[in-house]
Amino acid sequence: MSQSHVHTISRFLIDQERLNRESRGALTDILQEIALAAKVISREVNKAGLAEILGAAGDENVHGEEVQKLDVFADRVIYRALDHTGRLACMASEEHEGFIPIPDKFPTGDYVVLFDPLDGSSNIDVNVSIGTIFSIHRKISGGERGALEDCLQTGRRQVAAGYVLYGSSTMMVYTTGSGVHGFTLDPSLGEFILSHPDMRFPTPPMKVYSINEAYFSRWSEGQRRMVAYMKGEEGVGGGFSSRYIGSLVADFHRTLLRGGVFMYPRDTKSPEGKLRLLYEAAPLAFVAEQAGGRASDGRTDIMDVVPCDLHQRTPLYIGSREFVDMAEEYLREDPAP
Ligand code: AHM
Ligand code: MG
Repeated sequence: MSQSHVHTISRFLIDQERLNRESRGALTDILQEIALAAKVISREVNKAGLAEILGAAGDENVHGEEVQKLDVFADRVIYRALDHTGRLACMASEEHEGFIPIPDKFPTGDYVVLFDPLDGSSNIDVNVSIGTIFSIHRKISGGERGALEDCLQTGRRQVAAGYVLYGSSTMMVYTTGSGVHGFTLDPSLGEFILSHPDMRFPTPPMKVYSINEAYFSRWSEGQRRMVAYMKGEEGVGGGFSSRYIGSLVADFHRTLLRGGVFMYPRDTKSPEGKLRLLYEAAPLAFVAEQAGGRASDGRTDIMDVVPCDLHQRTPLYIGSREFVDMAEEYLREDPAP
């Protein structure tokens, strides 16, 4: 792309406003603020390796301030980027037990943001990619500062969702329901630049499965049979490769670019699975669907699962449509949970 055609996220959002009635004004503001928060988080994530030299979490830094854990820091940054915008009624974060109404001192709006500020944060110490995930809904309650019901909406009702990947470069990928677009942070400009317009799962997809296989002994029969098929140990399967980073955003991003399926099943130790429906599964499901893929809990499309708890967990199968369908076929034989 020539320098004169650099398309920043701000310009792209404004262009999109004209096409998408929902994204007029409010949604653009919210996404711009999330992009700003992502730049601040990215800067700190890149410095994380220096934490041991400059002081670990709980210590004081050179300015005599207490060093925060990065996930707590990321949570504050996103919250503060959004609290005063006048666009939100409330927020919910994986880091907080209850939903967070916008404080009385700030104006409110018609939207709700749910987020996982720094997913995979146990990977920070070993320099592995981590991410932020976000989901945006319209407020449905009458309350000016939101209510629990505003946060407990199905994925199908999201108006926007996306993630930020802090990897070899920092990328922000989002959808407002008209395709999926990816932006790469240019550190020299301090801007997210459109690098991946209209992202789609490739067809045919690469045959890649992504799962923590160390939990094999805890899996259901259907889950074991599916992986056996992919390894060529059952039926006429085989031909698959395996990739598992253990950092959801990074595993999902690879799956989106290359194709395949990411799986975090229920098992005997985690009967509901590990991942969170509202902060992880539903937003990525919206992105997946908009990119031509899909997500399932093994029986029901993630987009249609009705949440009853803010921190509800769910099994997750997400990626290329044909492999998520295949997972549902295999799991159909399992006894109902
Ligand atoms: P976290 O929300 O505590 O960071 O955990 C979520 C992470 C995901 O990024 C990843 O997909 C999963 O946990 C890996 O779990 P496991 O180590 O059990 O394979
Ligand atoms: Mg998480």
